[in-house]
Amino acid sequence: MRIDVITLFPDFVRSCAAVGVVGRAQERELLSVTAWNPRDFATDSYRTVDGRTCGGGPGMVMLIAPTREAIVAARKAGSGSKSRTIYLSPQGSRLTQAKVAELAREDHLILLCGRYEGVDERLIAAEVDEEISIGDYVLSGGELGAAVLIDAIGRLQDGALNDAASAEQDSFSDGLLDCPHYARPMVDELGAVPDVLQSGNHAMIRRWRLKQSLGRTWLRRPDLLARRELGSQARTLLEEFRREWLAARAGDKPEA
Ligand code: 4HQ
Repeated sequence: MRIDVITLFPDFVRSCAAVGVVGRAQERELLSVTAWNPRDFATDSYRTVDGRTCGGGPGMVMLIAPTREAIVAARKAGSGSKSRTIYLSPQGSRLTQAKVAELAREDHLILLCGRYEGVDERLIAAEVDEEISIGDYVLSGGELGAAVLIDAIGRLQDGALNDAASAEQDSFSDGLLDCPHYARPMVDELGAVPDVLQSGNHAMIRRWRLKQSLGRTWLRRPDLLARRELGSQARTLLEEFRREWLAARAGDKPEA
């Protein structure tokens, strides 16, 4: 997969994509991230990329011409494959793991990062297929959003993770939060690892993990549970978790 990023801070985007799982995916040639700077496409001697906002008031807007030239160059560089152009902004639809999985199957993405008040709306209308927000807060530019997308998409490329099963077991891949994880020593001054994880009984371990995922989702993100239909085993496990949790809580309470 090819990802081209249109940004006034190409070094930042390159360095984000150079480390960890995504950096390794690039070394394995499963993914290639290229940054394009609109400043390199500006034609005046000041290499201007922004202009005052029409209608007055504070703030600057990224100019159509140099930004568009950068997009056109990125599209050409990915010649052959059809590209999908995404603008990162709080006005976009909220990013989910389902959207990440969908985008991970594309051959060529172009990520447009705005600075200042954003890019000229006419450029969005003409060149952008879709607007995506990484969350309901305001960043000073789209680069962190692009880095989030590159990371979440990059790790889903076939062969990027050393253990393919680990992608499937992650939080959200089945709409639930992840279960707790532990490493040796089995007993530490901070406490002991749950007995079942020391049992070697893999069916029981799988059952415990699903129960923890369901329980934590119920406690921390009930909105996620409300949106899905649970099977009969999941309902039983969640009921068991609730009963134990309520009993433990009652035990903690001082006597009336
Ligand atoms: N910005 N999700 C404003 C974001 C953002 C977000 C990027 C700030 C675009 C113009 N991007 N610029 N939230 O806050 O993606």
